[in-house]
Amino acid sequence: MTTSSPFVLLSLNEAYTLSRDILAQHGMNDRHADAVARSVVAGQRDECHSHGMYRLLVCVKGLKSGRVSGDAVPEIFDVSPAITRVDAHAGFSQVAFEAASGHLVRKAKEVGIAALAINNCFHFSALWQEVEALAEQGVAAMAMTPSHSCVAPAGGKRPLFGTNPFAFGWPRPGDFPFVFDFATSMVARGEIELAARKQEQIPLGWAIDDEGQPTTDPANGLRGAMLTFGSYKGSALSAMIELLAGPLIGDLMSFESLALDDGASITPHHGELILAFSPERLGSDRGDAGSNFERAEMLFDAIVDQGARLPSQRRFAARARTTREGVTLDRSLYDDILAL
Ligand code: NDP
Ligand code: PYC
Repeated sequence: MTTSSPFVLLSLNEAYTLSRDILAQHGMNDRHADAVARSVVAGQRDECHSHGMYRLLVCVKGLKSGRVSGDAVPEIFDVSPAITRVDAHAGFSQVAFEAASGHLVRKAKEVGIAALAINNCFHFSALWQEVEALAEQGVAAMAMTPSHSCVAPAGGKRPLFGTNPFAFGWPRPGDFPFVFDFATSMVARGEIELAARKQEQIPLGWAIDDEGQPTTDPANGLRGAMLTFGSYKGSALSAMIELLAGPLIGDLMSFESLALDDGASITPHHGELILAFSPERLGSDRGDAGSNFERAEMLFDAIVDQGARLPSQRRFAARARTTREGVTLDRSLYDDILAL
């Protein structure tokens, strides 16, 4: 670890051990502390700072509140040949996902398409972690979850939607999967929180203040409302996520999750929907045109041939670098984490 700059450099092992120990110290059992530590370190490793070790601060707040369970045992329900439900029993989503994802993959490969509903979880993680893990097992996957109301619908001025991320993964045999994962707001709320910590301005278009006026001040944006990406298009997608990962699976929407939070300002408590598709089951090879995987590669080649990049390329490059060289944290964040 170096100490002479505004950044702190940690090896991946040091980052994991620090994260796990802090979570364990605040009451998580080994299973929970390991799953959540791997998740935040993966975010830091891939330089997704809004969902990296910064999240330890909110995790600990949740554990201290007594509402987040650090030892819940996820309960799995085999609802139908295509549907699995897992009750996280108020634990973090990562543990429930890890408990039930094998059922999802098996069912997708048997039936062609399968769904996993995670209920009653505290959710803060980046969704690429899940769709990437599923794509590595040979299935295409989509994941979505609400959060806490903080985003205005297009044409409105008051928080209603969560930042509602949507992620997709496609398997690429012999390569990293094709993965994208983004909030349906202009950015994750975590990005604005990090800007506020660093006292940096945010771009116009990310948020409005509590009077509905455009703002570049992160504190005003956090008090006011964030904006959806793509105007009414992102707004409709965000509403879809509220519905599919809320009422469809019998769980809470963002405004209900915020009401449940009741001012505690901890991680949102609701559900998540994950869908998996088997390319082998749903499609068939098209003779000389190639297998469904080969034909997907034609699309990826055509994207990069234009000089465009694939989503997750930056992340995979960051992963290769930080795995060699270690992860960096702002010293002020590192100090706040140590203070936990
Ligand atoms: P970004 O706006 O940074 O967009 C991320 C996605 O777009 C990534 O897949 C990224 O790939 C890709 N991308 C970015 N630039 C380009 C480009 N020029 N060409 C091609 N692809 C590009 O992310 P958000 O701020 O919207 O979300 C960040 C994270 O926050 C997500 O992981 C999300 O799951 C998480 N989140 C979680 C929530 C929760 O409730 N659990 C709520 C909201 C967000 P790359 O990474 O390689 O740059
Ligand atoms: O960054 O928008 C966000 C977020 C909400 C819940 C977890 N992350």
